[in-house]
Amino acid sequence: MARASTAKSSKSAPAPIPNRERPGEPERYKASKEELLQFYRDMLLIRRFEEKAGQLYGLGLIGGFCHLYIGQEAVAVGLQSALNGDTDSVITGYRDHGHMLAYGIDPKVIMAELTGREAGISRGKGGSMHMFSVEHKFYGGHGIVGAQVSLGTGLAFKHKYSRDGGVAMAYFGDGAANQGQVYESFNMAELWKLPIIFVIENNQYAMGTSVNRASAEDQLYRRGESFRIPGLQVDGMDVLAVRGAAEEAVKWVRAGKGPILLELKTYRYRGHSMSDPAKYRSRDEVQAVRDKSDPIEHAKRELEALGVSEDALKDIDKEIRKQVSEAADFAETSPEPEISELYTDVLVDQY
Ligand SMILES: Cc1ncc(C[n+]2csc(CCOP(=O)(O)OP(=O)(O)O)c2C)c(N)n1
Ligand SMILES: [Mg+2]
Repeated sequence: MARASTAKSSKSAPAPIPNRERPGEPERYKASKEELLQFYRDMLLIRRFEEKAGQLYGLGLIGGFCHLYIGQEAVAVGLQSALNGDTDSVITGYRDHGHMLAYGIDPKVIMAELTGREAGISRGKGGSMHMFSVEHKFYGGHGIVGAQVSLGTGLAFKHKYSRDGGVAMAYFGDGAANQGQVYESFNMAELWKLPIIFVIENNQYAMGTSVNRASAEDQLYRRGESFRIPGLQVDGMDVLAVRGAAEEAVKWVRAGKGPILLELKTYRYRGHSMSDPAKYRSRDEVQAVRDKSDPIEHAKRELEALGVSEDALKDIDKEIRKQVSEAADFAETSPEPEISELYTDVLVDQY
């Protein structure tokens, strides 16, 4: 057996892969003061919203699973700011509150979903992991690790098939990057040149397992190479670096060149979910990232350098805290769904 295969390989060496076009080296986005202020607001809204969600969970007002996005704010804000909200679609996993806020969805209906109220975006029946808004082209909110990658590939197929000019953005984690269906999706996406941006949010951990312990190739931006999908590695703690990479990715995909992969190096400050005591890492490790790389502090320093006063920044924080506390009041006081709602939205049709 061994001899036969050696003979075969020496006879017909595989043809070298032809030179492939590569996306340009992304540049840090040159934001105006107004744009950077908007990014700062958007990131701060996610931070304050998530802090409040953590408190409500502690008070027993939110039940079930709840995965917070604190630390990763620059990723959703920087990427989604480069999309066209009218045409493009977004799909992600269960750590989904930040992506919805970045898409401009009202914090009240997100918080009301967390507390299981009728006014919630999934009528209080989905909770933290299963939020959805067709109107905003936000397709969830998925609890099965990696499943959103195949579904997102389907969204991209739809964009191409109906020639609606849209692109899909499918987010997944470093842990999800080891799932088999991700690679089936990569294959089809490249084969059919689907307009999709695959986004790996590498926050260094999948539950309690660090990326280095779980991944034979931990440079995750390379994971598309055997499917000829180009990848870029990006500082996910710098909103302008993220936006710069998003520009390149969107340009590539809109030009009909097929999928592209972005690896965003980021970090989550809280446990995997609210019930994670996070014993697999030290407090010092978390504190060091907060001190050195916090995306909001980073943007704040740049705004100060652009002449925005400390008072103006404090006013923004006050305004956002007010918005979040109104969302929490709404989520605590609005009614729960009627009992009869248990039987609606279960099946699309009779079988
Ligand atoms: C198919 C499947 N396997 C396992 C789980 C349990 N699980 C939930 S989250 C998670 C870790 C995923 O980590 P990562 O993809 O890095 O995303 P992060 O939580 O860091 O955002 C696991 C194993 C699941 N929900 N689905
Ligand atoms: Mg992870």
